[in-house]
Order: sequence, then C-alpha cells, then structure tokens
Amino acid sequence: MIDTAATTEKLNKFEKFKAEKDGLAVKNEIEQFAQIGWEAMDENDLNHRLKWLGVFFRPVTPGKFMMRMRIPNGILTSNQLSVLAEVLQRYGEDGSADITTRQNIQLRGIKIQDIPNIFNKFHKVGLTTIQSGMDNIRNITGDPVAGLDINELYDTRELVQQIQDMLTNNGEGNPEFSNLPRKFNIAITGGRDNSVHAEINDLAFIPAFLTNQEQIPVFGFNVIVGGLFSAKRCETAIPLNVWVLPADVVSLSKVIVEIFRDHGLRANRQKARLIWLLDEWGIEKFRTEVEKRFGKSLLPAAAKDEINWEKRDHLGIYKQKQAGFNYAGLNIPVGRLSAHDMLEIARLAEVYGSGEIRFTVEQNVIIPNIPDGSLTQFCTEGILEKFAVNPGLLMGSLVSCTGAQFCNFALIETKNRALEMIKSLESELTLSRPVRIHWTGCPNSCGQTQVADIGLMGTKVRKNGQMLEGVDIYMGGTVGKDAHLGTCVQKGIPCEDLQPILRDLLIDNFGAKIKEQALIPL
Ligand code: SRM
Ligand code: SF4
Repeated sequence: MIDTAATTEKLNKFEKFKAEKDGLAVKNEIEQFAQIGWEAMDENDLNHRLKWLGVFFRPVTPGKFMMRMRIPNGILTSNQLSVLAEVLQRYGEDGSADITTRQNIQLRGIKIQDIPNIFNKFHKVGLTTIQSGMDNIRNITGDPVAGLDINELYDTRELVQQIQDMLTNNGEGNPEFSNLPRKFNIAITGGRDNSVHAEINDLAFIPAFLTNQEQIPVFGFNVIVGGLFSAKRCETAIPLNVWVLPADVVSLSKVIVEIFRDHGLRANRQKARLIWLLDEWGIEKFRTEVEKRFGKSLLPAAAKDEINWEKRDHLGIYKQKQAGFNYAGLNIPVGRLSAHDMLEIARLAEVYGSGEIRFTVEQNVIIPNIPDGSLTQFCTEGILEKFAVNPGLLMGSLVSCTGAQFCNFALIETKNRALEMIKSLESELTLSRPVRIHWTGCPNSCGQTQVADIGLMGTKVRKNGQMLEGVDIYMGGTVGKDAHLGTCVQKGIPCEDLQPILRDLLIDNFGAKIKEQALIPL
C-alpha cells in the first residue's frame, strides 16, 4: 500500500511512468525487444524500465548496453565468472567488465538481440541481474572475507543471500518491491573493520553484543538507517536504536523496505531516499512503525558496537580460519577486466582454490581456499603481474567510478585518467603507507569520494576562457572504526593541473617523499 498523502502529491515524471507500467513488466517483453531492436523501443522502456532487468541503455555508446549483475556478498563461482566472460567474448574490443563499488560486476558492449539468450545462460548457472538498477534494492554487500576471517564475529554470507532471495523472489523478480520511491542500499558486516562502508547505506547491520538477563553477551546487530550519497545531500546513517538477533535480520529488512515503499516521499526525486522520510517523521516515529510492522517489540541498540579495527584492504596473502588454507587479494586497477582476464581469474580459482571468487567494494578480487602447499606455485602465475597481490601503495587503494567513457552523467573521464595519474605519482614518490584515492565523475559519488583519504569529484572548470574537465578535492574521509565523511577542501582544479597538487598533498599529509632519481635534474 503506497501512502495516499504521497500519491496525491504532484507526481514527478518517473513516478508517472512507473504508475503507467511497472518496471518489471518488461521481463515478459525482452524477446520482443530483441526482435524489434532498441531503436524501435518505447522511450521509457529503453531508458528506464530495462534497468529493472539490470540492462542499461548507454546514451554514450548507443546500442552497446551495460548489464549489472547481482552478486550477493560479492561471491561467485569460477563457472559463473567464466559464463560472464564468454558472454563478453563475442563483442571483441567492446566487451569489458567493471567490478563495482558495491562488490558487484557490470558487463559492457551487450547487444539487445542477444539478451534473451544471455538471460538463459545466466539462469542455468544461478546468476541474476534482476532489479539491480533504478528504484530497486542494489547489490547487498557483506564482508568479503566472511567465513574465512579468523577474527570474524559472524559469517554474513547466508543472511545476505536470504535478504536478496526475499527481496527479488529468488532472483526471478519481485513485484512487491519493484516500485520503491528511489534506490535502496543494504549492507551487513560481521567483521571488526567495517569492510562494507556500513555507514553510507540506507540500511546497515553492524555487529554488537547485548548482555542478556543471565549477564551473558549475545551476538546480534545494531541497526543504522538513512546513509546516502547524492548530488543533493550526503549523510552517514543514523542509529535506529534497535538491536536484533541474526535470525531477525531478514524480516527486519523486509519491514524497513516496506515502510520505505509505502511511505517514502515520491514528489521530488532529489528528496526521495530514506533519509528524507526519516527527516519528515523523526527517528522515533519511524522506529515505532518498524516495531508495529515487525509484530514484536524490538530491543534498544547495544551501547557499543564491535567495529574497532582499521579497515583492511585484503590485498596480499592471508591465513584463513581453516587451518592450512589462505586467501589471496588481487589488485584489479580501477576494477576493469577483459574477458580474457576474467577467464584467467576463474582458472586461478579453479586450479589453486575451491573455484570461488570474491569481489570487494574497493573493486578488487579475492581468491579463497588456496592450500599452503600451492602458494609458491600460485605466486609464479603470470596474471599476477597485471593483478598484483602486492601492488603499489597508491594503486592498491585506487577506486574509480565509470566516468565519461560510458556514463552520461559524468562531467569528466575517470578510470583511464586515474590510472595514468597514479602511475606517474608512483614513479615520482616513495610512500610508506597506502593512501586511498577515489575518483568520481560527478556529484552522485558512485566512486565514494567522501570515504577517501583524497577524493576527487568531477566538475567543469573555466581556465583561460576555456571549459575544461576538473575536480573538487575532498579530504579527511575515514573508514573502519569511527568512520566519517571527508569534506571538500579545494574546488575547481583543472585535471591538467592536478598532478603537482596531488603530489604536494601526498608529501604534506601522508609522508610521501620524492624519489631520489626524480630529484636529479635532466
Ligand atoms: Fe551509482 C547512478 C554507476 C555505486 C550513487 N550509478 C548511476 C548510474 C546508473 C547512472 C547511469 O545510468 O549512467 C551509473 C552507471 C554508469 C555505468 O555505465 O557504469 C552508476 N554506481 C555506479 C557504479 C558502477 C560505480 C562504479 O564504478 O563502481 C556502482 C554500481 C554499484 C552496484 O553494483 O550496484 C555505483 N552509486 C554507487 C554508490 C556507492 C555505493 O553504493 O556505496 C553511490 C553512492 C551511495 C548511495 O547511493 O547513497 C551511487 N549512482 C548514485 C546516484 C545518486 C543517488 C541519489 O540518491 O541521488 C545515481 C543517480 C541516481 O540514482 O539518480 C547513480
Ligand atoms: Fe556516472 Fe557520476 Fe556515477 Fe560516476 S559518479 S558512474 S559519472 S553517475
């Protein structure tokens, strides 16, 4: 039931086309679209409704679509990754993939006539793209080392899968949740280092112990709500003052998404995320409604949570909780992969691990379950020269959104520029610690500028009468325990002038030193 107060407000154009025809309806029309071709499609089906199937028309590369998967907790099998690679292979140079900042993967270069066949392939190996874009719930993130980490408090894998299955009807599409006022992000963390950036999600579960009547600490989660980045507003999530047992996480998620669906604000798309409803209602009223729908009283939050570590990047080789086994974290520069790269990663996972592959929100890959005895051989694999386990301290922490190469919101090119810039900074400087540099092509902040040590947000800049690509610089974002958002410290730097500014920031704030050979005059 959608709030009548909200529906009587003037509907924005997105609400109008959603009311005319539900986004999920195109699931039954995809064969027809494949036959008539994208040029003959209805504009709203093409530009918007296809996103309910995870298929994105790219105005920058018309006819070459992007497909966004759902990879719960960032975990997939080598067989699944190989299927994704095989899909891309037929598109030659156009076929590429990007690991995303939500532990997910997107495929590029897809032709609409192939999509029904691609869906069949996905279905056979248990992959889905359903409801991964527009006003739906995004990929649900969890600890990338869940089930592997010696120090984890809770293995989030099953919970993440259960929430996805509940919200998407086991990946088939769920009309119950196909008309939200806006996107909705969910994260669950069972480790101590907040590896999912819990605080920037609309709903997140954070590990916390509550002492019961027998004075025994019981494991559960504190719940936080309303985190977001958007061009209009950026906030960290606020406590709902609720603590739940793991067994209640799925039903509590359902209730909260239902409230957002039924009461979220729909008049102004810029003010439709959960935080705006929380503003309007206040957290107390929201909590009361959650409790009412949940059907039993909710316990108040535990006084302290268990996020008490610095965030780990998982790059390198680490012992698992399973004796004799290790996981290897590989750096995938700016998350970009070719079909060949994907097949190579799948092969590594099969030959050395258990055939499992994981993605991180830093757009990197983890291969788990490598026996001690195979490590030496693993480290000799040629692909590790491209995807290093011990990358440079800047390259290893680099994150970038899609940018102008494929995204029509972008104000600047990001990924390629980010790579070049880091290579040249690493050739000039010696660092003694990783510095997290995040690029984002516009204020939507898909590249999470505000969580970075140095965040670069695309903008347009006027210089000598010319309009150029530039950035606003953010600093002070912290992750892990006591995470807080960075703020803008310098505005409107033309990208062509950025390199020396970054070099000085790295020297002044992060202890970087000019390499000796860089000091020798030519
Ligand atoms: Fe994003 C829209 C890419 C994570 C905030 N985002 C878009 C679109 C779909 C715009 C479009 O149609 O072109 C971009 C697709 C470009 C392309 O071709 O790849 C896009 N967002 C991405 C990805 C791929 C960036 C990346 O390189 O990793 C990430 C995909 C995640 C996924 O697997 O689902 C991605 N986007 C994020 C995040 C980060 C996060 O979730 O932690 C954010 C900020 C957090 C948040 O949402 O609160 C984010 N994206 C946005 C927004 C602003 C949302 C808002 O409330 O205004 C938009 C624009 C919108 O929704 O209207 C947007
Ligand atoms: Fe596109 Fe902007 Fe998101 Fe980058 S931040 S992917 S440019 S919408």
